Amino acid sequence: MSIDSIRSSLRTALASNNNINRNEVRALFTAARDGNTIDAAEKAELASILQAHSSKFTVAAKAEFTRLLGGNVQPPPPPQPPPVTNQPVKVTHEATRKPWTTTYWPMAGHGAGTDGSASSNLWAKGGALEKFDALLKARGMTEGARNFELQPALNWLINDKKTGHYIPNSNLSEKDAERTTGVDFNKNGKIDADVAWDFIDGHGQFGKDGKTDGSMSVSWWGSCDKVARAGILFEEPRKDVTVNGVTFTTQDIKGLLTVLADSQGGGSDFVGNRYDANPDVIALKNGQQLRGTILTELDYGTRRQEDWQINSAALPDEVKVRMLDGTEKTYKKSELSFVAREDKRDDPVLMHETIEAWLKSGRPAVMDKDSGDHVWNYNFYKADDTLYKDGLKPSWASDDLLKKGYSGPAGDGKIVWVERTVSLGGGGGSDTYRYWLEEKNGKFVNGGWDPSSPNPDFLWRPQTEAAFVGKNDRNPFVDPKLVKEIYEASIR
Ligand SMILES: [Ca+2]
Ligand SMILES: [Ca+2]
Ligand SMILES: [Ca+2]
Ligand SMILES: [Ca+2]
Repeated sequence: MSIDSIRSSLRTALASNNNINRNEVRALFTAARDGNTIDAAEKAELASILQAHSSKFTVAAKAEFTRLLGGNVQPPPPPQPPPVTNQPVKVTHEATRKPWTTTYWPMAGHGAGTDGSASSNLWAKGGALEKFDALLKARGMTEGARNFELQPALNWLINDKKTGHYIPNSNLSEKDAERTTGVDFNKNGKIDADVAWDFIDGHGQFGKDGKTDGSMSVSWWGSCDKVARAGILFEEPRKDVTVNGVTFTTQDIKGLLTVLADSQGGGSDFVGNRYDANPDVIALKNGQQLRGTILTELDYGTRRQEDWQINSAALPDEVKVRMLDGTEKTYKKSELSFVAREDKRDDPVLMHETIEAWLKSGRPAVMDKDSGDHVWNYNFYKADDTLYKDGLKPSWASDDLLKKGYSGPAGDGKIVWVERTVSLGGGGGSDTYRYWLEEKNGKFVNGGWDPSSPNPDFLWRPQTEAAFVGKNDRNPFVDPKLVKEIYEASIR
């Protein structure tokens, strides 16, 4: 090996007087040549010797070295520091466990009786709760889980305390009130066809408006909040389980865990303000408060608690309103005390900090990803942030956005523009939120949403782990200890 020969020759050269003269250079090259030519590796070795021991070479030795190497030998350039470029900062916050999910177990059937679908309706024939009844029976316990579930969810409309989780039809109709709701409005002991009943108001909410032509879709009503909670509290059931001759599929077990979820995990942390699509408030100077929809375009920018409020002084001369009964009225500024409208957005500072803090705790949490009045609970387990700081701006940034912060216009703090992609479990995909935050003395003091950005409605999570004890108000027949037995067998 001529590399070894080179090194050995170098040691000899340095050993004599700790410098390298012309003859010693020649000896080095003789060692390198090794009776052959000098190849690339040998050249590199020689070059590195020149670089490492440059100060020990005599002037003549250096010249000889260069000549023998066949050209001007330059030591390689020192490594360059990475180029200084102003890039947005990427940060990821991730929970340690990925949540699971399943159907949202819709309350509504398709108007075809109480058979339903065992894999998607908890009250269905052959479903999780009917099987649970069979197990209760086999153990000599009191049955009733499916029947409890099958009580009409809307019985509260007639102050009937026996409310369960069943709605016969996803489209409630005042013209066929009893058959679509399952509620015995006329209290004759049976469900009649084509009973006209006033239970929906002019705003499409439960209430009365003196008419029976209303309808309401409840297809989205279900247990998505309980599924979301179960997906955080429990591991995903992996195998079917047979107990006392009753076989529960993994889907059945997910159903039981859904029914159990609210009774486990303690209370809930809740952050944000649920949007309910409440009608606008029109407050008159005479003390009257009216409800309707403000038709005049107004600049909502002043906050009263979580909602918008504009006082008389800031209103235009006239404000046009559509009242709940559909009539339109115009109020003069002089008649008005203030108008108010529910805000669809929560404080971006609160949302930003809570999502981050909860993910850092290691557990996934839940959000209503629908900023409107529907509620779609999804687990979230990861947030990928792109932070534009120190004057950097994404394409959607503008000075106009800084004028409309949650707590008024931005002040003299540092602005961070945020793009946050939140990963949702259960086929929820991901949502990307765009907002700015104002930082002052290491704290976010204000923020504002990009108007075209989606936003979560509210966030929540159970406070503790499941202990499988206590009562289960959601369905008192579904006993936590018995569910635990099935669940643990399914994850073993
Ligand atoms: Ca009836
Ligand atoms: Ca009505
Ligand atoms: Ca919502
Ligand atoms: Ca909200």
